[in-house]
Amino acid sequence: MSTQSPNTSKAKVSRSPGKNRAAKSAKGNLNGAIPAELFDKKAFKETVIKHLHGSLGTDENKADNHAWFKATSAAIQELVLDRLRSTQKSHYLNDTRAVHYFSAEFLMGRLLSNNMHNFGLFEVADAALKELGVDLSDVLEEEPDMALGNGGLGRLAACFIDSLATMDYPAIGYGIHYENGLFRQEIKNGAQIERPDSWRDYGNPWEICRPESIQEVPLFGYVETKYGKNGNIQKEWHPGEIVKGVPWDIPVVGFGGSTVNVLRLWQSQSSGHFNWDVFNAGGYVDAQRENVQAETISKVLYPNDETEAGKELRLIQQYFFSACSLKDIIRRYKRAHGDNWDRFSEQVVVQLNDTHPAIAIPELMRILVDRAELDWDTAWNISKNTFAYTNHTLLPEALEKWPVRMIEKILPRHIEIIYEINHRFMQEVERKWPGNNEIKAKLSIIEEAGEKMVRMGNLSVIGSFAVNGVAEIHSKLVKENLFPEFDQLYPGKLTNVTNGVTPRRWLKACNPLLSDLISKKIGDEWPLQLDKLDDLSQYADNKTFQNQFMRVKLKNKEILAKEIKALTGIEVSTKAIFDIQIKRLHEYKRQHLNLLHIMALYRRLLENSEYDMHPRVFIFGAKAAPGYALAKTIIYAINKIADKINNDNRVNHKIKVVFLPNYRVSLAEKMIPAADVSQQISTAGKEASGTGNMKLALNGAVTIGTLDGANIEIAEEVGDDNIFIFGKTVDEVAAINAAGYNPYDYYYQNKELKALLDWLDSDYFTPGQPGALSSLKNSMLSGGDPYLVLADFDSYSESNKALDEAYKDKSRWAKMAILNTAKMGKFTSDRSINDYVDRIWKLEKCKV
Ligand code: 26Q
Repeated sequence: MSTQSPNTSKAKVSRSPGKNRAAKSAKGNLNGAIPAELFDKKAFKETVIKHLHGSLGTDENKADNHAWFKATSAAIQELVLDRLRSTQKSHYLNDTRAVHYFSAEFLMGRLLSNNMHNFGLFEVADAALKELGVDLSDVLEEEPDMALGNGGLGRLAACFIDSLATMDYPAIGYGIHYENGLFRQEIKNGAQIERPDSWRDYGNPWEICRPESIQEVPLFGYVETKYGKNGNIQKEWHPGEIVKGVPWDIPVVGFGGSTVNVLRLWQSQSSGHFNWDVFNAGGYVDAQRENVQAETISKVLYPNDETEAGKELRLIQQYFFSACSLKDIIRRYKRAHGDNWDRFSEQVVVQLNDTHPAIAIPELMRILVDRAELDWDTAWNISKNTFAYTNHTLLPEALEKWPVRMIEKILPRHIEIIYEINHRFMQEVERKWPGNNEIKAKLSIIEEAGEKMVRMGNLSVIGSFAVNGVAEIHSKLVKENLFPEFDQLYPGKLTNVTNGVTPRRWLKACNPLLSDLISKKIGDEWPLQLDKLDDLSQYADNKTFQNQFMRVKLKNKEILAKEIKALTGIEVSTKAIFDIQIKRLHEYKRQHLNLLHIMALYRRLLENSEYDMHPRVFIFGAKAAPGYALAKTIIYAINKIADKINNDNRVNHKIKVVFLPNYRVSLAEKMIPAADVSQQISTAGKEASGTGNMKLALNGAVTIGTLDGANIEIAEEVGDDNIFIFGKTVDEVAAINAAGYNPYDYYYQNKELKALLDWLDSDYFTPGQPGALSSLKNSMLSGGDPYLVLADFDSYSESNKALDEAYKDKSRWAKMAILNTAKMGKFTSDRSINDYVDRIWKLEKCKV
């Protein structure tokens, strides 16, 4: 079944991008090869109609919004492909060093609006379609999100390839062409239901299939040991199965439209090979039994953003896209350098987005040693100088480990190579710490306790020339807690690159009203030089500017209020504080701390109808991993508590609770511009960075948050007066845990907290279903409250009071909001990419 029916435009909320916009915005460096006639409205109209007729076989009278979407995209794609060709030609002629960003996830969202903005054609397209009687905002709504990722890690990859193209760096993104992206979330009676996401049901206007670059990937089988002419040992892998990798290219348009890089996603396909080799070796039955249906490899994105223990298909996915990508890179390298491997690591850097593609390390070793017949040390030098690894988590359960037995079966040659890498590494450890078996056990790639496992984190650190965390505090913890011995062994290898977000999507395109206000005030250079936003600081106290800024916020709140009404039927007042928590649902992100506080406010209002608080709308967006029971209970609790509070006249509309279903990139783009408050309340030390925090602050939301991840750096930028920080610090969390944390202490000491938790045990919020929310209570008491919700509750409650107080002072709040936008310059992904380039990738720009 289709999930995205082209004709039923859902929430008909006019976001008329054309209205209220300054006539011209930054066009970047558009020039040269783009057909000039596409720049004017008339020609654009003609091109759209040409596609309506010639590609879609319809006409202006019959076309529905989906057809207009297709035709408009096709018109833009003409420019995209033109620039793609010139970019590839330049990169080829210059034989440039390039970064290859290996990521199992790219959360691209929608591309039409983005591509139009990046070509400086948004206003032209808007006006052209208007003359055709078509509303661009309706057309944009027809595009399904490319939801090929779970959350932060996948969206970071998308922001990074945007910045790379924008700054003219040669780069390719490599990933998986999932047939089904992250599930579509429906809410039925308060509970999450997962439905398949089929983003390509009606065709994707951007992707280009490249059958000429198909790769073959071996799997299973056995390894034969042979002796070469000079008596050296040679290994030959006889795979039990071969699958095909079909590349689909998604053009990545830089802002200004000059460089168009590529995101290459691999789709698996049956190769039709029957492996007689395995058959003859007596492996017939095994090979058949272990046959994975080739097509299933790229069928679906794993919906967990923490580890999916021991799923064979997941490991095959990882190897599949890593192997295809390496072969693709090597093919391109050989075109310029033949069989001479000397310059490989000068030309190629591979960035591993977490350990998901870490199997690429032994795969490159296999190619160099078994196929190219280089000696081990030469091969290892090339390999080590090629890979760099980004760590995105410290949570022990999220550090990938694969059973040795499983790798042995699927990748019999790779397990040998991993053992050889480890053997040589253990000798290195012995030289550094002679006789210290404890350190050896800790640093070994192989975990020996219990079932033997391959630790992908250790493999990645050992096999890379650089390792980075994603925010200052996180990188410090990577060095001091996760990999301290590696830091001693390889001084300087572990470093930090603080995450960032692309201001093109996350301010310019998603918030046209604020963008125009900013450009009028300080000029339109900020999308490429986000530090320029600091020029707004001088107006933070200016009453006129405060009013303008807050009027924009109000307009954005009106737009979101309509969307909320359309999606949920809930009416919210735009006079209320719009308080937003959007992120994956996880205990460590503590949506339940937010919820407990909402219950506390509700209870205070029931006890005292005069309880002093500014009206507040608490808005959530979150998907829970389908197998994560407690996360699903939290979603259920939010919805049930919302039902109760929203329909209780006694609270006098002071609190509304809204859960917006199916949180995704395109919904984030509608929510973020309307936020007054950004909830960033993870247990200190658990959120590696966060990037939603940056997007919300950039759009003038004030953060209430813990000293965790990038919140710390946001606080440094905006200053203590413009952020609400609460809760235990990383050190305090460690101390509490060391001393033995007992949540019952807080439960019995704090009457309000006790009443709230006991409330969850009743059937007050779930009439007729007592106990439906008890598991939530239990997680915070008998379950030990591993994320210190109770320990931080008081501090959070106090911080919320301070926030409420601050909001009452309109001018003070406006100043805070302005300064949040003004001080976000650091968090452009352009800065992150420049940090990677300077510290790790060492790339040169290649102007097209
Ligand atoms: C691993 C193995 C098997 C199945 C799934 C996975 C898997 C998939 C996705 C594990 C982790 C993820 C995603 C992690 C993620 O999104 N991490 C976030 O990365 C952001 C970018 O650096 C940070 O800002 C967030 O703090 C971090 O949580």
